[in-house]
Amino acid sequence: RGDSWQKTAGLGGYDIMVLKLTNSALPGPKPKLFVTSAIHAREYATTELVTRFAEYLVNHYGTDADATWLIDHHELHFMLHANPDGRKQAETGLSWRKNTNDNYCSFWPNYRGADLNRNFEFSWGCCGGSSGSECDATYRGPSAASEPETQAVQNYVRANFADNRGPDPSDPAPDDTSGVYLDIHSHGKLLLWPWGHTSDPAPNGTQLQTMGRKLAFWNDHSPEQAIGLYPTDGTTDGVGYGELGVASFTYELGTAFFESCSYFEDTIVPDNMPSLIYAAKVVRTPYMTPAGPDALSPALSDGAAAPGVTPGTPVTLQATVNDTRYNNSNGAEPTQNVVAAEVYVDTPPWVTGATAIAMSASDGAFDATV
Ligand code: 0X9
Ligand code: ZN
Repeated sequence: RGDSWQKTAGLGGYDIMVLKLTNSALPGPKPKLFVTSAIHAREYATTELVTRFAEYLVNHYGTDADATWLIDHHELHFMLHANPDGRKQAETGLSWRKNTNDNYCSFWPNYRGADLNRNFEFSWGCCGGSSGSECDATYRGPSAASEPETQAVQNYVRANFADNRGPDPSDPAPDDTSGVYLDIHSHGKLLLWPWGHTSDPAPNGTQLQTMGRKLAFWNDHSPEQAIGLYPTDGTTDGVGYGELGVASFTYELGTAFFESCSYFEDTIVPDNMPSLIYAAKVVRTPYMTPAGPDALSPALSDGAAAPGVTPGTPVTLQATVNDTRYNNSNGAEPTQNVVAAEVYVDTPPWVTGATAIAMSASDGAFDATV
């Protein structure tokens, strides 16, 4: 189905492989989700969760409507391990966060390397959110994007997303900007959006907050602007949002770096899978769609599974449309009454020739948030 491994076209011959999923038989351009995991080597749950998400998409293509629609009409890009050399160190039992660059802190080899999540160009070293000391956990590196892993991520993001944001810190990306970038970390059960280097809200801060509260509805993470955790500069979301205006989020999964398998299987996977699916569903317009309702539990009157309907057989479709599903633990997201609902069969609304079928309200009037 067009799944393939892509190279990041890194500098100095250094590449990190990216798994790209889409149905190549359907023409693009298609909106893109890009996910990085384990840029901090010891954050083990991150790579496995994102791998499970990729497996869900591939294994359910053709039977699950969400997986099928996501792969047909979107591109899903996964850099499953953004710090492979650090991973090898973590696998020896060390709590390894940084990369393994032995140009830094060579005197204490277990503290060598740069913190890749302080090495990105945007806002690098600007604001007291990183360290200039080589052996520190948040060492930012000697210069912006000095590290090959940083360059690989930056190059990949720049190659895959258009620049939608002006040069001024207060320039917002337009409402219809497409694309989502997720950087998956652990731990702390947080859902973070820019900025991390200033307490000023980002120019798209309200929209990022809306989507962050939606993503955190499922995983019960605390949704907040990144600086609410602590100040950071030179982070991954700088190339996504700061440079290009792409809606960018940082997940902090779970409760530990070396997470227990039982917590991972029983809580992290079931809580975060629907959050990732939601992020993928809104990549066409992440600054608009999350402000509106979710269409839930579509069901046919005759009980037939959707792929099983014989052409020409009349059926009635029922669904719940719900505008209240946000994590309101840090504030209260506004909601609106649902005023209409439409169904599209097979052809999505944005494709020329798509036909809307109006739905009616089961209680006679569209006058409620659900
Ligand atoms: O400090 C970090 O890099 C992240 N936390 S972690 O425990 N995984 O190391 C948080 C970064 C949050 N800031 C931004 N995303 N801007
Ligand atoms: Zn991290």
